[in-house]
Amino acid sequence: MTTLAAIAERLDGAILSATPTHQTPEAEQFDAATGYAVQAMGIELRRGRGERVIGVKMGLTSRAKMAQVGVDEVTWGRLTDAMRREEGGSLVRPNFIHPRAEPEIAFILRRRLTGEVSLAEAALAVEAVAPAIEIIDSRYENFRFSLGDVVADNSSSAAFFLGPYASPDLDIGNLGIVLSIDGRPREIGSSAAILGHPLRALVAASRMTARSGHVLEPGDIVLAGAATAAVPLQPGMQVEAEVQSLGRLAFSVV
Ligand code: OOG
Ligand code: MG
Repeated sequence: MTTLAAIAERLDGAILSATPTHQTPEAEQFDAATGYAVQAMGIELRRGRGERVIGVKMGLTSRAKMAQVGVDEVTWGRLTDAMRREEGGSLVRPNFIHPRAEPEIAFILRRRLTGEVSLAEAALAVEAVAPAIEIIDSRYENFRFSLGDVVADNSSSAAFFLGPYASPDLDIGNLGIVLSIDGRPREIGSSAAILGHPLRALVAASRMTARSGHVLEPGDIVLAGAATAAVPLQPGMQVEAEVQSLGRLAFSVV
């Protein structure tokens, strides 16, 4: 029997060495709840290296994303300060296994949010909204995984960039989203594809994280999940995301 701690250590080793690891064998598959226990252990290893949790990312909140990876349940993962990158800066390709970029919308919170909350309560907890880009980098070979696997792997989260902050009073229910590579649009979507409205991702974040005893705090960042498929990254690429009315952000891959 492989212990959960051993799985967390293997995934952490994959992050540190930027080399992929095998999926959980059929006979040892585990459910999402067990995956979250492994995820928490992996985050403890990062905390031990001085990293601080500064928010969460929601995953698989749109059909486009579910279809791309073949898992059809919403998941979440933790964001640490070490995962944050400077907007306009660069991403060092060799530090990752097979990174992909996806355009996102971020919420920055001004109030504590935990458990079952209404859409209105979630909206009141938002200090600002921002366009964002998440870098996902599954630690599993060939970017293939089961639900339990991806949850254990912090929902593939590897890094993220935040764009300019905008007022939480903006209507974000149906905003155009474009991910461009080298100035050419590659993925196009709408914020309505995120659970019908990105605020629903924040409601889900409050509910789902509470099940693991995690509380969203003032100042926390919450990524709502991508509305489009993610794009594999290669050195030399210039990546830009634009969210209608919110603005744009960019980085380059070196
Ligand atoms: C899982 C993470 C999904 C999103 O925005 O939907 C995600 C994956 O695609 O590897 O971050
Ligand atoms: Mg994402």
